[in-house]
Amino acid sequence: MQTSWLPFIPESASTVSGKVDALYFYLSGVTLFFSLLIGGVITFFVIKYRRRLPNEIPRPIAGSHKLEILWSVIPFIIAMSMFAWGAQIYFQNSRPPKNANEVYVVGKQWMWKIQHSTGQREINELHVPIGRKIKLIMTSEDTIHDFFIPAFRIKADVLPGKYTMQWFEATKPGTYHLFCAEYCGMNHSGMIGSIIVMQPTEFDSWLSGNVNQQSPAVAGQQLFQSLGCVSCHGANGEGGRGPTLAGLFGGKVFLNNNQTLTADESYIRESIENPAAKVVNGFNPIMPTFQGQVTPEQLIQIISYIKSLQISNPQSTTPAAPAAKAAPASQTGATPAPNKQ
Ligand SMILES: [Cu+2]
Repeated sequence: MQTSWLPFIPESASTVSGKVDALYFYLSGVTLFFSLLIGGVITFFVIKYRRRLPNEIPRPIAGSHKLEILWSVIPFIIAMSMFAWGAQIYFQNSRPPKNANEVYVVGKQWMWKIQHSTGQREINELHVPIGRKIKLIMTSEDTIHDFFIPAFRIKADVLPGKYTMQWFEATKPGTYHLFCAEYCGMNHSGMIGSIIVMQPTEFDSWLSGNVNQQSPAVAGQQLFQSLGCVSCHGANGEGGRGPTLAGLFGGKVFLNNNQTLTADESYIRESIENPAAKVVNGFNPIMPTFQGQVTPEQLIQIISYIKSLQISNPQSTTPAAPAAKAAPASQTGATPAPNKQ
Protein backbone atom coordinates (compact mmCIF):
# COMPACT_ATOMS: atom_id res chain seq x y z
CA MET A 1 0.00 0.00 0.00
CA GLN A 2 1.27 3.44 -0.83
CA THR A 3 1.45 6.15 1.76
CA SER A 4 0.40 9.70 1.11
CA TRP A 5 2.23 12.87 2.03
CA LEU A 6 0.38 13.05 5.34
CA PRO A 7 0.71 9.81 7.30
CA PHE A 8 -2.89 9.83 8.61
CA ILE A 9 -4.51 10.47 5.25
CA PRO A 10 -4.96 7.48 2.93
CA GLU A 11 -3.64 7.50 -0.61
CA SER A 12 -5.77 9.52 -3.00
CA ALA A 13 -6.57 7.33 -5.98
CA SER A 14 -9.95 8.22 -7.50
CA THR A 15 -11.44 11.14 -9.38
CA VAL A 16 -13.45 12.15 -6.32
CA SER A 17 -10.84 11.71 -3.60
CA GLY A 18 -9.15 15.07 -4.26
CA LYS A 19 -12.50 16.84 -4.00
CA VAL A 20 -13.36 15.11 -0.74
CA ASP A 21 -9.94 15.99 0.66
CA ALA A 22 -10.30 19.65 -0.35
CA LEU A 23 -13.63 19.87 1.47
CA TYR A 24 -12.15 18.07 4.44
CA PHE A 25 -9.22 20.51 4.59
CA TYR A 26 -11.62 23.43 4.36
CA LEU A 27 -13.67 22.06 7.29
CA SER A 28 -10.50 21.40 9.28
CA GLY A 29 -9.14 24.84 8.39
CA VAL A 30 -12.32 26.62 9.50
CA THR A 31 -12.35 24.59 12.73
CA LEU A 32 -8.71 25.34 13.43
CA PHE A 33 -9.07 29.04 12.60
CA PHE A 34 -12.05 29.57 14.90
CA SER A 35 -10.58 27.42 17.70
CA LEU A 36 -7.43 29.54 17.68
CA LEU A 37 -9.36 32.80 17.29
CA ILE A 38 -11.79 32.05 20.14
CA GLY A 39 -9.05 30.61 22.37
CA GLY A 40 -6.85 33.65 21.66
CA VAL A 41 -9.64 36.16 22.27
CA ILE A 42 -10.61 34.42 25.55
CA THR A 43 -6.99 34.53 26.77
CA PHE A 44 -6.64 38.17 25.71
CA PHE A 45 -9.87 39.21 27.46
CA VAL A 46 -9.08 37.23 30.60
CA ILE A 47 -5.87 39.19 30.95
CA LYS A 48 -7.16 42.57 29.77
CA TYR A 49 -10.33 42.61 31.86
CA ARG A 50 -8.97 40.88 34.95
CA ARG A 51 -10.14 42.18 38.32
CA ARG A 52 -7.50 44.63 39.54
CA LEU A 53 -9.03 45.72 42.88
CA PRO A 54 -10.98 43.51 45.33
CA ASN A 55 -14.03 45.83 45.28
CA GLU A 56 -13.96 46.72 41.58
CA ILE A 57 -17.37 46.84 39.83
CA PRO A 58 -17.33 46.50 36.00
CA ARG A 59 -18.76 49.13 33.73
CA PRO A 60 -22.24 48.17 32.44
CA ILE A 61 -22.19 47.12 28.75
CA ALA A 62 -24.94 48.02 26.27
CA GLY A 63 -25.66 45.58 23.38
CA SER A 64 -24.27 46.16 19.90
CA HIS A 65 -26.50 45.41 16.93
CA LYS A 66 -23.60 45.79 14.53
CA LEU A 67 -21.60 43.16 16.37
CA GLU A 68 -24.56 40.77 16.63
CA ILE A 69 -25.34 41.01 12.90
CA LEU A 70 -21.68 40.45 12.13
CA TRP A 71 -21.35 37.30 14.23
CA SER A 72 -24.59 35.92 12.86
CA VAL A 73 -24.09 36.64 9.17
CA ILE A 74 -20.46 35.50 8.89
CA PRO A 75 -21.05 32.06 10.48
CA PHE A 76 -24.21 31.70 8.39
CA ILE A 77 -22.26 32.25 5.19
CA ILE A 78 -19.54 29.84 6.32
CA ALA A 79 -22.06 27.15 7.30
CA MET A 80 -23.89 27.53 3.99
CA SER A 81 -20.64 27.25 2.05
CA MET A 82 -19.99 23.92 3.83
CA PHE A 83 -23.52 22.78 3.02
CA ALA A 84 -23.34 23.78 -0.66
CA TRP A 85 -19.88 22.29 -1.17
CA GLY A 86 -20.76 19.07 0.67
CA ALA A 87 -24.07 18.72 -1.18
CA GLN A 88 -22.36 19.20 -4.53
CA ILE A 89 -19.91 16.35 -3.81
CA TYR A 90 -22.70 14.23 -2.35
CA PHE A 91 -24.88 14.59 -5.45
CA GLN A 92 -21.99 13.86 -7.73
CA ASN A 93 -21.15 10.74 -5.71
CA SER A 94 -24.69 9.48 -5.39
CA ARG A 95 -25.51 9.59 -9.10
CA PRO A 96 -23.59 6.92 -10.95
CA PRO A 97 -22.85 7.97 -14.54
CA LYS A 98 -24.95 6.19 -17.19
CA ASN A 99 -21.98 4.70 -19.04
CA ALA A 100 -20.44 3.06 -15.95
CA ASN A 101 -19.41 -0.61 -15.95
CA GLU A 102 -21.55 -2.53 -13.49
CA VAL A 103 -20.09 -4.73 -10.79
CA TYR A 104 -22.29 -6.70 -8.39
CA VAL A 105 -21.30 -6.96 -4.74
CA VAL A 106 -22.86 -9.32 -2.21
CA GLY A 107 -21.75 -8.94 1.41
CA LYS A 108 -22.06 -11.85 3.81
CA GLN A 109 -20.57 -12.73 7.16
CA TRP A 110 -17.65 -12.32 6.58
CA MET A 111 -16.64 -11.86 3.00
CA TRP A 112 -17.28 -9.83 -0.13
CA LYS A 113 -18.55 -11.76 -3.15
CA ILE A 114 -18.03 -9.77 -6.30
CA GLN A 115 -19.11 -10.43 -9.87
CA HIS A 116 -18.33 -8.42 -12.97
CA SER A 117 -21.11 -7.96 -15.52
CA THR A 118 -18.96 -10.01 -17.89
CA GLY A 119 -19.17 -12.96 -15.49
CA GLN A 120 -15.83 -13.00 -13.67
CA ARG A 121 -16.19 -13.69 -9.97
CA GLU A 122 -13.92 -12.59 -7.16
CA ILE A 123 -13.90 -12.95 -3.41
CA ASN A 124 -12.49 -10.15 -1.25
CA GLU A 125 -10.79 -8.72 -4.32
CA LEU A 126 -11.91 -6.35 -7.01
CA HIS A 127 -9.83 -5.78 -10.12
CA VAL A 128 -10.58 -2.54 -11.94
CA PRO A 129 -8.91 -0.53 -14.70
CA ILE A 130 -7.90 3.09 -14.30
CA GLY A 131 -9.88 5.71 -16.16
CA ARG A 132 -13.14 3.74 -16.37
CA LYS A 133 -16.23 4.44 -14.35
CA ILE A 134 -17.28 1.53 -12.16
CA LYS A 135 -20.74 1.31 -10.61
CA LEU A 136 -21.19 -1.05 -7.67
CA ILE A 137 -24.63 -2.57 -7.15
CA MET A 138 -24.57 -3.94 -3.65
CA THR A 139 -26.71 -6.12 -1.42
CA SER A 140 -26.26 -8.33 1.63
CA GLU A 141 -27.13 -11.93 2.40
CA ASP A 142 -27.42 -11.40 6.13
CA THR A 143 -26.74 -8.31 8.23
CA ILE A 144 -25.80 -4.74 7.38
CA HIS A 145 -22.28 -4.36 6.00
CA ASP A 146 -20.56 -1.33 4.54
CA PHE A 147 -18.33 -1.24 1.47
CA PHE A 148 -15.54 1.23 2.16
CA ILE A 149 -12.54 2.06 -0.04
CA PRO A 150 -10.59 4.74 1.84
CA ALA A 151 -8.24 5.53 -1.05
CA PHE A 152 -11.25 6.33 -3.26
CA ARG A 153 -13.11 8.20 -0.47
CA ILE A 154 -16.25 6.16 -1.10
CA LYS A 155 -18.31 4.28 1.45
CA ALA A 156 -21.89 3.00 1.46
CA ASP A 157 -23.99 0.65 3.54
CA VAL A 158 -24.79 -2.77 2.08
CA LEU A 159 -28.24 -3.85 3.20
CA PRO A 160 -30.17 -7.11 3.17
CA GLY A 161 -33.33 -6.95 1.05
CA LYS A 162 -32.24 -3.78 -0.72
CA TYR A 163 -29.78 -2.53 -3.34
CA THR A 164 -27.44 0.34 -2.73
CA MET A 165 -25.10 1.86 -5.30
CA GLN A 166 -21.89 3.75 -5.39
CA TRP A 167 -19.41 4.50 -8.13
CA PHE A 168 -15.82 5.49 -8.66
CA GLU A 169 -13.17 6.04 -11.27
CA ALA A 170 -9.71 4.97 -10.19
CA THR A 171 -6.82 7.19 -11.22
CA LYS A 172 -3.69 5.41 -9.98
CA PRO A 173 -2.61 1.78 -10.40
CA GLY A 174 -1.95 -0.02 -7.13
CA THR A 175 -3.51 -2.17 -4.44
CA TYR A 176 -5.83 -0.47 -1.99
CA HIS A 177 -7.65 -1.48 1.17
CA LEU A 178 -11.26 -2.60 1.14
CA PHE A 179 -12.96 -2.57 4.52
CA CYS A 180 -16.33 -3.47 5.94
CA ALA A 181 -17.17 -0.30 7.85
CA GLU A 182 -20.26 -1.49 9.70
CA TYR A 183 -19.94 -3.80 12.69
CA CYS A 184 -21.41 -7.06 11.39
CA GLY A 185 -20.58 -9.71 13.96
CA MET A 186 -17.67 -11.67 15.36
CA ASN A 187 -15.25 -11.56 12.42
CA HIS A 188 -16.20 -8.08 11.24
CA SER A 189 -12.59 -6.94 11.55
CA GLY A 190 -11.56 -9.75 9.20
CA MET A 191 -14.00 -8.69 6.50
CA ILE A 192 -11.33 -6.98 4.47
CA GLY A 193 -10.05 -7.17 0.93
CA SER A 194 -8.13 -5.46 -1.82
CA ILE A 195 -8.98 -3.25 -4.73
CA ILE A 196 -6.46 -3.90 -7.48
CA VAL A 197 -6.24 -1.01 -9.91
CA MET A 198 -4.59 -1.87 -13.23
CA GLN A 199 -3.77 -0.23 -16.53
CA PRO A 200 -6.69 -0.81 -18.95
CA THR A 201 -4.65 -3.17 -21.17
CA GLU A 202 -3.52 -5.20 -18.15
CA PHE A 203 -7.09 -5.30 -16.92
CA ASP A 204 -8.40 -6.49 -20.27
CA SER A 205 -5.92 -9.36 -20.27
CA TRP A 206 -6.90 -10.17 -16.67
CA LEU A 207 -10.54 -10.25 -17.77
CA SER A 208 -9.85 -12.48 -20.74
CA GLY A 209 -7.92 -14.85 -18.49
CA ASN A 210 -11.11 -15.41 -16.48
CA VAL A 211 -13.69 -15.79 -19.21
CA ASN A 212 -14.98 -19.25 -18.42
CA GLN A 213 -17.58 -17.85 -16.05
CA GLN A 214 -21.14 -17.24 -17.05
CA SER A 215 -22.30 -13.62 -17.06
CA PRO A 216 -25.05 -12.75 -14.53
CA ALA A 217 -27.43 -11.88 -17.37
CA VAL A 218 -27.06 -15.31 -19.00
CA ALA A 219 -27.39 -17.09 -15.65
CA GLY A 220 -30.48 -14.97 -14.99
CA GLN A 221 -31.99 -15.97 -18.30
CA GLN A 222 -31.62 -19.65 -17.34
CA LEU A 223 -33.26 -18.98 -13.98
CA PHE A 224 -36.04 -17.17 -15.77
CA GLN A 225 -36.70 -20.40 -17.67
CA SER A 226 -36.24 -22.86 -14.84
CA LEU A 227 -38.40 -20.94 -12.39
CA GLY A 228 -41.18 -20.74 -14.99
CA CYS A 229 -41.27 -16.90 -15.06
CA VAL A 230 -41.42 -17.06 -18.84
CA SER A 231 -44.87 -18.66 -18.90
CA CYS A 232 -46.49 -15.40 -17.71
CA HIS A 233 -43.91 -12.72 -18.58
CA GLY A 234 -43.48 -13.22 -22.31
CA ALA A 235 -41.42 -10.77 -24.34
CA ASN A 236 -44.39 -9.60 -26.39
CA GLY A 237 -47.11 -10.13 -23.85
CA GLU A 238 -47.58 -13.85 -24.52
CA GLY A 239 -49.15 -15.58 -21.59
CA GLY A 240 -50.84 -12.29 -20.85
CA ARG A 241 -51.04 -12.95 -17.15
CA GLY A 242 -48.03 -10.80 -16.30
CA PRO A 243 -46.62 -7.58 -17.75
CA THR A 244 -43.94 -7.93 -20.39
CA LEU A 245 -40.43 -7.29 -19.07
CA ALA A 246 -38.68 -6.03 -22.21
CA GLY A 247 -37.75 -2.39 -21.76
CA LEU A 248 -39.03 -2.46 -18.20
CA PHE A 249 -35.82 -1.57 -16.39
CA GLY A 250 -35.35 2.14 -15.78
CA GLY A 251 -38.77 2.95 -17.22
CA LYS A 252 -41.96 4.15 -15.57
CA VAL A 253 -44.43 1.65 -14.13
CA PHE A 254 -48.09 2.45 -13.52
CA LEU A 255 -49.60 0.61 -10.58
CA ASN A 256 -53.21 -0.35 -9.97
CA ASN A 257 -53.39 2.13 -7.08
CA ASN A 258 -52.69 4.97 -9.54
CA GLN A 259 -49.14 5.41 -8.33
CA THR A 260 -46.18 5.60 -10.67
CA LEU A 261 -42.65 4.45 -9.99
CA THR A 262 -39.38 3.88 -11.79
CA ALA A 263 -38.40 0.23 -12.22
CA ASP A 264 -35.10 -0.16 -10.42
CA GLU A 265 -33.32 -3.08 -8.78
CA SER A 266 -35.24 -2.78 -5.51
CA TYR A 267 -38.62 -2.71 -7.27
CA ILE A 268 -37.83 -5.84 -9.30
CA ARG A 269 -36.57 -7.64 -6.22
CA GLU A 270 -39.70 -6.71 -4.27
CA SER A 271 -41.89 -7.87 -7.13
CA ILE A 272 -40.16 -11.27 -7.09
CA GLU A 273 -40.26 -11.73 -3.32
CA ASN A 274 -43.52 -9.97 -2.55
CA PRO A 275 -45.45 -9.69 -5.84
CA ALA A 276 -48.64 -8.38 -4.25
CA ALA A 277 -46.90 -5.28 -2.85
CA LYS A 278 -46.95 -3.33 -6.11
CA VAL A 279 -49.26 -4.65 -8.82
CA VAL A 280 -49.01 -3.20 -12.31
CA ASN A 281 -52.14 -1.50 -13.57
CA GLY A 282 -54.32 -3.84 -15.59
CA PHE A 283 -53.04 -7.06 -14.00
CA ASN A 284 -54.34 -9.24 -11.19
CA PRO A 285 -52.25 -10.06 -8.10
CA ILE A 286 -51.91 -13.74 -9.04
CA MET A 287 -48.13 -14.14 -9.05
CA PRO A 288 -46.83 -16.47 -6.32
CA THR A 289 -43.96 -15.32 -4.13
CA PHE A 290 -40.47 -16.56 -4.87
CA GLN A 291 -39.16 -15.65 -1.46
CA GLY A 292 -36.77 -18.30 -0.20
CA GLN A 293 -36.51 -19.90 -3.65
CA VAL A 294 -33.90 -17.52 -5.00
CA THR A 295 -30.68 -16.51 -3.25
CA PRO A 296 -29.52 -12.87 -3.26
CA GLU A 297 -27.01 -13.77 -5.97
CA GLN A 298 -29.69 -15.38 -8.12
CA LEU A 299 -31.87 -12.30 -7.64
CA ILE A 300 -29.00 -10.22 -8.99
CA GLN A 301 -28.77 -12.56 -11.98
CA ILE A 302 -32.49 -12.26 -12.72
CA ILE A 303 -32.33 -8.47 -12.37
CA SER A 304 -29.30 -8.41 -14.61
CA TYR A 305 -31.21 -10.45 -17.20
CA ILE A 306 -34.25 -8.15 -17.00
CA LYS A 307 -31.90 -5.18 -17.41
CA SER A 308 -30.49 -6.74 -20.54
CA LEU A 309 -33.98 -6.83 -22.10
CA GLN A 310 -33.73 -3.19 -23.10
CA ILE A 311 -35.42 -2.35 -26.35
CA SER A 312 -32.68 -0.01 -27.56
CA ASN A 313 -30.14 0.74 -24.92
CA PRO A 314 -26.59 0.29 -26.11
CA GLN A 315 -25.13 1.48 -22.78
CA SER A 316 -26.25 -1.61 -20.91
CA THR A 317 -23.57 -4.09 -19.99
CA THR A 318 -21.67 -6.12 -22.56
CA PRO A 319 -23.31 -9.51 -21.92
CA ALA A 320 -26.64 -7.84 -22.45
CA ALA A 321 -26.48 -7.99 -26.19
CA PRO A 322 -26.48 -11.79 -26.64
CA ALA A 323 -28.99 -12.22 -23.83
CA ALA A 324 -31.30 -9.59 -25.32
CA LYS A 325 -31.11 -11.22 -28.72
CA ALA A 326 -31.77 -14.62 -27.25
CA ALA A 327 -34.67 -13.34 -25.21
CA PRO A 328 -37.56 -13.36 -27.65
CA ALA A 329 -36.82 -16.94 -28.76
CA SER A 330 -36.34 -18.21 -25.25
CA GLN A 331 -39.35 -16.40 -23.90
CA THR A 332 -41.67 -18.34 -26.12
CA GLY A 333 -40.46 -21.35 -24.18
CA ALA A 334 -39.43 -23.07 -27.43
CA THR A 335 -35.82 -23.62 -26.49
CA PRO A 336 -35.40 -23.93 -22.76
CA ALA A 337 -31.78 -23.43 -21.81
CA PRO A 338 -30.22 -26.04 -19.51
CA ASN A 339 -30.21 -24.99 -15.91
CA LYS A 340 -26.79 -25.00 -14.34
CA GLN A 341 -27.77 -23.61 -10.97
CU1 LIG B 1 -19.39 -6.71 7.37
